[in-house]
Amino acid sequence: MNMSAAPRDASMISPSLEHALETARHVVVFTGAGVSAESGVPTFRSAGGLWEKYDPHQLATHEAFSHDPDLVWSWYSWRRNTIRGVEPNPGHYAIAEAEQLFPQFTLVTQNVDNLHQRAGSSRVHELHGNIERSRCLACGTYFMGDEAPPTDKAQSCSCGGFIRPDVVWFGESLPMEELQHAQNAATSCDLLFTIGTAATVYPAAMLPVMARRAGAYVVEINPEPSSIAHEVSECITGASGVVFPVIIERLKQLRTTA
Ligand code: BV8
Ligand code: ZN
Repeated sequence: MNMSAAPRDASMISPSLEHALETARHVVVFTGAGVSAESGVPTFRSAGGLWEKYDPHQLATHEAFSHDPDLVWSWYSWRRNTIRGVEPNPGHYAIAEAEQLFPQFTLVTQNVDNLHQRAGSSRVHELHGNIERSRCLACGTYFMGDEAPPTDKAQSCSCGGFIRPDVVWFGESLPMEELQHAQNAATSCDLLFTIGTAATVYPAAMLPVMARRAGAYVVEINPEPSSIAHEVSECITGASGVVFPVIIERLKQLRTTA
């Protein structure tokens, strides 16, 4: 095997991960806000600027929207405009490429920023909704993108109902079909990557733990250990936009020299 051609930093790939990459039939990638950090999207806990004084856990709730719909709507308009001004990063593109490299591949995200789709991932299981989608509280009509204008004032539907972001707020249940699909994938896969999540939000944070307990090899990719770091098979310390492309390049090299 021509090691000199090995991609830079391939040393971060352990023999166990290399074996898992070569033998895995079903791979799951589970992502959090950290996978979008290198695109310039503030992670959930580090929303910059004028929103610094607000706690997302307070704003991302039905109570906050009922109490002050304009405040919550303008927070989402600000986030939507931020996201539209950035591009997917190499981590998103490597995840999109990974879809074609395994017999079965499942992408599950906690993110609402639509960047996996913009990077070319074809099937994205969104546990917490999508910021580009809104819906009427009264009649349930959906609005995509600017059909719900990105203003600083909450919008009303033609039926008179308030339009809300179609994301899952704290205290709201996750879309059952997406959660069920994610749990089935986690408990039947051979290899799961948990990328860019502090793993503090439930029930999503249980997925890597469920995978490990069902026998999968679970790899965490994060510059710092998450709250489930002690439960995974191995942690690779680093940024997802650097680490995951190296893993995908190594896999392709293993395939050519096999
Ligand atoms: C529910 C959409 C029940 C909105 C979001 C136990 C069981 C069940 C529920 C609970 C439970 N304990 C507590 C709860 C309640 C609650 C919860 O988990 N609270 C937490 C705070 C303790 N859960 C809920 O309310 C959920 N609902 O359980 O309902 C129910 C059941 C039946 C009937 C009714 C109700 C709903 C939770 C969904 C909330 N919505 N998002 C919006 O976005 O505005 S969650 C939101 O926060 C994000 O979507 C994301 O999922 C989460 C943030 O987490 P991360 O993605 O991890 O991001 P974070 O910023 O924290 O960390 C970033 C990480 O990236 C860091 O580790 C960092 O080191 C790393 N990083 C940085 N740079 C990089 C990097 N990694 C790689 N590369 C880099 N370059
Ligand atoms: Zn309506």
